[in-house]
Amino acid sequence: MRCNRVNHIIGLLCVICLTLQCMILFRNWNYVTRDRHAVTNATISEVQIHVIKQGASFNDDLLIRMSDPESLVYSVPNLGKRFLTIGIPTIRRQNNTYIFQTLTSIFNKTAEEDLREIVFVVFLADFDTGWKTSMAKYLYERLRIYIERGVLFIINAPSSFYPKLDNLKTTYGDSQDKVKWRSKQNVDYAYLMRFSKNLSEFYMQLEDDVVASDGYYNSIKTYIAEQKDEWICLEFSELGFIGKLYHSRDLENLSRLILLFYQEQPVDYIFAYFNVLMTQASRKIHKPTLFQHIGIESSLPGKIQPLKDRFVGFQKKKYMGDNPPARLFTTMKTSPDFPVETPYLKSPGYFWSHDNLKENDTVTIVFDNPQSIYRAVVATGTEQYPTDMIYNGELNACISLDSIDSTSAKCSNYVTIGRFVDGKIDANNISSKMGEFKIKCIVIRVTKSQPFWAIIEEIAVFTR
Ligand SMILES: *[C@@H]1O[C@H](CO)[C@@H](O)[C@H](O)[C@H]1NC(C)=O
Ligand SMILES: *[C@@H]1O[C@H](CO)[C@@H](O)[C@H](O)[C@H]1NC(C)=O
Ligand SMILES: *[C@@H]1O[C@H](CO)[C@@H](O)[C@H](O)[C@H]1NC(C)=O
Ligand SMILES: *[C@@H]1O[C@H](CO)[C@@H](O)[C@H](O)[C@H]1NC(C)=O
Ligand SMILES: *[C@@H]1O[C@H](CO)[C@@H](O)[C@H](O)[C@H]1NC(C)=O
Ligand SMILES: *[C@@H]1O[C@H](CO)[C@@H](O)[C@H](O)[C@H]1NC(C)=O
Ligand SMILES: CC(=O)N[C@H]1CO[C@H](CO)[C@@H](O)[C@@H]1O
Repeated sequence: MRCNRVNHIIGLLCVICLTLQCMILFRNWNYVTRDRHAVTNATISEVQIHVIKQGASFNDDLLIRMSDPESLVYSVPNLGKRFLTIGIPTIRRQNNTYIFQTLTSIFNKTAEEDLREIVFVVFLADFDTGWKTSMAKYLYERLRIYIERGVLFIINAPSSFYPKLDNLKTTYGDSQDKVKWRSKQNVDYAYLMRFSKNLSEFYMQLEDDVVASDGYYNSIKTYIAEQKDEWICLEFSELGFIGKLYHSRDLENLSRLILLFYQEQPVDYIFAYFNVLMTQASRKIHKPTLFQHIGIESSLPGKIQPLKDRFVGFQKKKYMGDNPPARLFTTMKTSPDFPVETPYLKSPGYFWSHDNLKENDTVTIVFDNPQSIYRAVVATGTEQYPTDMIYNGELNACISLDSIDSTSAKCSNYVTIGRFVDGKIDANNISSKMGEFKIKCIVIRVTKSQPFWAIIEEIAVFTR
C-alpha cells in the first residue's frame, strides 16, 4: 500500500516535472520563434535595401503604399556604405512637432560634401497610420531633395515587430502609462538599429527634438579618429539617449539587449549597461557636446521636459588670469562632469553646482605657493544660462591655511576683497588691502541661500 502510494507520488511528480519541462520548452520555443519572427520581419530592412539597389523612383505610388501600415515609406538610391548613419525616431506629440526643425537644423549644419558620407534615417514610430502618412507627406514635400539624393530615409515598422505593450511590469515606481511609453520607445530603438545596421560604418542615435551645433560632423570624425583605445560608445550629448555613437557592427547586439529588457529598463540605462558589458568602463563624452534639446514637450503625453544639455556651447574664457597652480575645494554638491576646477582652467568649461546654494557654501582655491595678487575675477552664470548666478556672496583673501586634506581645506585670517554684483566680482587693488601679506587661499563664500543652483564660469587670478 505504502509502496503504491510512494509510486503514485513519484508518478505525480514526474507528470508535474514533464509538464514544467514542456512549459519551459514551449516558452523557449515560443521565444525563439518570436525572436526569429522579429528577425525575419526585421529583414524588411533588407527588402528596403534591396529596393534601394533597384533605384526606386519617387512617386505617389510610394506615398500610397505608405498608407499600408506594414510597408516602408521612401526608399532611396543606393549610394554604397557610408561613414555615419544618424537614426532619429519620432512619434506624434500632443501640441508640437520638432522633427522638421531638427532635420533642417542638421541639414543646415552639414556641408555639401559631407552629405555623401551620412545617411539620416527618420523612423515614424507612432501607431497612428494617419499621422504617419501625413508626416511622411509633409517631410517628403519639404525635404524631397534629400530623400531623392539618398541622404534621408523615412521608414516605419510593421506593428508585428512590437511585443506586448500592455500589463507590463512596473519598475522604478513608474506609472503603467510611463512604463508603456518607455517600453515602446525601447522597441523603437531596437527596430531602428536593426534597420540601420548595414548602412554605414558608424551609427549615432538622435532624438527628434534637438538642434546641432556648427561643424558637428567634423567634430564627430575627429573624435573618432582621436580614440587610441578600443571603444564601444562615444557620446556627443550628456542627455538620455541623444548623440550616442556606436560601431554599426555592434547594433545587432545592442538591439537584442534592448529588446531583452524592454519592460524592465529605460533605454538610457540599457545603453550604459551595454557599454559596461562590452567592457567600456567609463563614459567617453566629447565636450563641448554637439546637440541641444529644443523640446519642451516630451513625447510622453503631458510631460514637460525643460531639460537642456548643459555642455553645449561652452564659451571661451574671457579674463584669462595667470592662475598659479592651486587646488580647488567646494562644499557645494558636484558632479563628475562639472568639476570645481573647471572655471580655474584656461580651457572652456564651467563648474555647475548640482544643488541649491546654502548660506556659507564655499569654493576655496588653495595656492601651492603663497601669492601676491592684484586682481581677482569670479564670473557666474553663462551667456546661455545667465540667471544661474551666485546672487549673494563675497570673495575673501586668506593669509592662513589651517588644515587641508583630499576633500576640504580650511583657511582663516581673511580680508573681504569683493562682493557679487550681477553675478560677478571683479576685485582690483587687492595689493593695497593686503599690504605685505601673501595670500594662501581665496574663498568664494555664499552669504545668502538661494533655491537654485549656480554656474561658476570663470575664476581668474592676476599675480604680480
Ligand atoms: C544655413 O542657414 C543660413 C541662415 O539661414 C544660411 O545662410 C546658410 O546658407 C545655410 N547653410 C546651409 C548649408 O544650408
Ligand atoms: C551589408 O552590406 C554589404 C555591402 O553593402 C553587403 O555585401 C551585405 O550583403 C549586406 N548584408 C546584409 C545582411 O544585408
Ligand atoms: C555580437 O554580434 C556578433 C555578430 O552577430 C557576434 O559574433 C558576437 O559574438 C556578438 N557578441 C558580442 C559580445 O560582440
Ligand atoms: C496641449 O494643448 C492643449 C490645448 O491647448 C492644452 O490643454 C494642453 O495642456 C497642451 N499640452 C501640453 C503638454 O502642453
Ligand atoms: C554662516 O557663517 C556665519 C559666520 O561664521 C555664522 O554667523 C552663520 O551662523 C553661518 N550660517 C549658517 C547657516 O551656518
Ligand atoms: C586703487 O588704489 C589706488 C591707490 O590706493 C587708487 O588711487 C585707485 O583709485 C584705486 N583704484 C580702485 C579701482 O579702487
Ligand atoms: C508583417 C510581416 O511581414 N509579418 C511576417 C513576419 O514573419 C512571419 C514569419 O516569416 C510571417 O508569417 C509574417 O507574415
